[in-house]
Amino acid sequence: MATIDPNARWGADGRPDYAGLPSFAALPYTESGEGLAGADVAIVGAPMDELVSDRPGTRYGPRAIRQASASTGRHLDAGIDAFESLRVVDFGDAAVIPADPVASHAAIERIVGEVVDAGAIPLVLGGDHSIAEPDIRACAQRHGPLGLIHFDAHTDTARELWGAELSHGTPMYRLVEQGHVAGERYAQIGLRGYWPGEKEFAWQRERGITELRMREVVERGIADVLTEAIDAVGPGPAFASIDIDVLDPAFAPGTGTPEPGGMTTADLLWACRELAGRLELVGADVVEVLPSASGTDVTAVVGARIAHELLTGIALRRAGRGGA
Ligand SMILES: [Mn+2]
Repeated sequence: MATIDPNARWGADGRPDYAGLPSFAALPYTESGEGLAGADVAIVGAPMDELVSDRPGTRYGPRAIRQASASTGRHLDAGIDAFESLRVVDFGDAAVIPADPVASHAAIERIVGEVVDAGAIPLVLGGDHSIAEPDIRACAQRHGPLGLIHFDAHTDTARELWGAELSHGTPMYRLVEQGHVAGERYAQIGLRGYWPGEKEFAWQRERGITELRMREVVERGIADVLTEAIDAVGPGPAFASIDIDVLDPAFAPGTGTPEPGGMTTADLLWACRELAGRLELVGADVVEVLPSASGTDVTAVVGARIAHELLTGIALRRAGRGGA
């Protein structure tokens, strides 16, 4: 039986997963520039969902992911504890304005810019996928045009949807057209279903974008497909954008535009660690977690693990073991 120290809180083993306030992985929480100083990575929430084309609710994504994120310790396969190797803080949420997506995008761009200016890598939790526009733009304005690795059932490269140019279906078109993402250094993985159409695919080909459909993941395996994507992105600053709907809805039912026939969680988690180890990531986002459509908290748990695998990959790369 353990000896009980009446003065101890939770002692050397740390607190249990279910206790305390739910910052991401029980990390130090700060909303101040001083708290951010010296951080390698900062978690940022982008809780907005006004720009979806179907079911809303991803504004609750960041809070659900934090709630599901308590697991810490040494990664069994990678042999590294990201939270020991890196200084990671939870920098809170962007100051979004309900019903004003333009103002919310500006707030997201501002907070992500603050993280980059402090020398840290922003890891942004969405939110609908429209948040990729301000978060990638904030990174590109400081690092120059970025490479992009994008996991998604959908390309998100429409010029407009029902006439709306600001949408969760258009951020990648806008980022390429604005010059923030280099088309020839942009790879998409997991595409399937019935959208978009030939016009969008023709535009993608013109821009030199690498599209890797779900069928290729099934036939070639994730390792081969990921290597092609990483080769397309190449050296230089890069961003990783992970839409949870790249997963089969069997693994992640809590999302607004589910598309059956997707990736397995095991493949995606491995790929996130691997790409973060091999690419020069300057930022990443995990988007489209819609807790109320999930039935259980499994989608938020997976969202949290995606973020954790990205952190593990970043830690491996900093330790000179990227791609190991
Ligand atoms: Mn998307």
